[in-house]
Amino acid sequence: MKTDADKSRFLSLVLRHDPAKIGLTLDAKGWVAVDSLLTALPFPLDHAGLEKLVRDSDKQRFALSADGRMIRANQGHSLPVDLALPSVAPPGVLYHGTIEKFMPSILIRGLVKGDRHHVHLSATLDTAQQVGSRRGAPVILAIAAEGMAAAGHIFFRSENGVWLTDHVPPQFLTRVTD
Ligand code: HQG
Repeated sequence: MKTDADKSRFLSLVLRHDPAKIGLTLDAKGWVAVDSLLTALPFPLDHAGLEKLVRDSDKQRFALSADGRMIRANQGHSLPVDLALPSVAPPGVLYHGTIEKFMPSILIRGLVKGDRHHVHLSATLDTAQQVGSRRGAPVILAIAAEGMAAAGHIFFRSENGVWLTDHVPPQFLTRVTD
């Protein structure tokens, strides 16, 4: 029997990376019909069960449309979807959690987006700490976001509060962790 965490992870996989795995296609903005999703999932899930997964997702990873008929992931896609997020002026400082072994490359290349659509940044040290801890002892970087914006970099904020940008050049990074 799959736990809610297993189901949520599977939803992330389907809605961000591989809808074709269960025969689905996302529309240009990343949405898929809830009815199609529920039918295609390899485990039983009804509307109420899906709504509960969306509501309880610790990072609010999913959004239902206003009429409840469509669902998409709020961010984190590797597929080419256009979330059509408006650009937003960032706060003065944002944070990024990483690990020591990436630092030499980060100091040369800055933060790069890799497989994702954007570099992911957080508004709080705490969140950056959690993100970094997924990989080992976290190293926290402060990003001079306001300075970046003044230099023409564009920022977006996903519906679940993740700050997104294309690239953080190294001159805007300061190491917070000793
Ligand atoms: C690192 C999770 C070498 C970067 C989290 C990170 C977040 C570099 C890794 C969300 C580099 C990419 C995103 C460079 C960046 N050289 N390494 N130049 N630039 N890196 O997973 O930010 O559970 O794509 O530091 O909670 O760790 O998916 O990004 O360690 O919100 O909802 O390359 O994923 O959320 O890793 O995490 P990721 P991330 P979800």
